[in-house]
Amino acid sequence: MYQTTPDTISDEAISQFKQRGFIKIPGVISKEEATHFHDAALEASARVDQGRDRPVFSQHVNVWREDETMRALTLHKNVGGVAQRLAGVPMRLWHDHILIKQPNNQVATEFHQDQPYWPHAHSPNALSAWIALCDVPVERGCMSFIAGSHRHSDLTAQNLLDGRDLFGKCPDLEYEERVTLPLKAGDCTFHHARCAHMAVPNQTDRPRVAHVVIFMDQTTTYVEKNHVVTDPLDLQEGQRIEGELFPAV
Ligand SMILES: O=C(O)CCC(=O)C(=O)O
Repeated sequence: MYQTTPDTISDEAISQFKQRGFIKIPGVISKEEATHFHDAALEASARVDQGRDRPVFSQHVNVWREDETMRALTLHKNVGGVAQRLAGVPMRLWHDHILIKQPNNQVATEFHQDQPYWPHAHSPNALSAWIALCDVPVERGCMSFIAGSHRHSDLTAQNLLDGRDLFGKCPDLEYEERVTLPLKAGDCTFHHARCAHMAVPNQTDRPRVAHVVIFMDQTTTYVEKNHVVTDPLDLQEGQRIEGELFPAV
């Protein structure tokens, strides 16, 4: 049923992911599922986003806790299974978010790494699955990645509204290969949490709808830092991040 599964993903794809920090995996969910989840994502996002101005994208975190339909995508066995094969170690859910770039938004999500934003230690293999719920050609706001940038594990958080911030912090990355990956509905890119990535503006008349499911190592521990997911939890520094909010794959 799926073009790529944990059993059919090739060793070459896994080693490419390890070397470059990202990979495109076609058909991780079916076209029919993509259409079904596309409509559910738009509905869920409209419920929480009423009247808010969102210049870069509309972001709705941990939607799986509130929406039964989207929960099925966040906990989708094929998505989690492929992510775990790429990571090569036992993983658990960190959080999900729906990311919608509104039609003709004209604003890029600038180059950044994800992990510096997270209150994590002991999670060297964390990665995101960016699932296209509609066709995402370049003009609709697809993602680009900098090959090998995941090896830079010491950079502080970069401003995703400032296209120069990453390169100011790490000038070498300006000369590394950049890869732009348009996706068809149901395709997915996986990127390591330290792989620098960006998304171009949506210049089309339709929203760009993506659902992102983020996985972390089962060994991940808490580091004191503000984050919308962990702020309400009263975690202690060094404590494992686990429990029903963070189900194992
Ligand atoms: O979809 C976007 O515009 C950016 C996505 C992103 O930064 C991410 O998934 O980490």
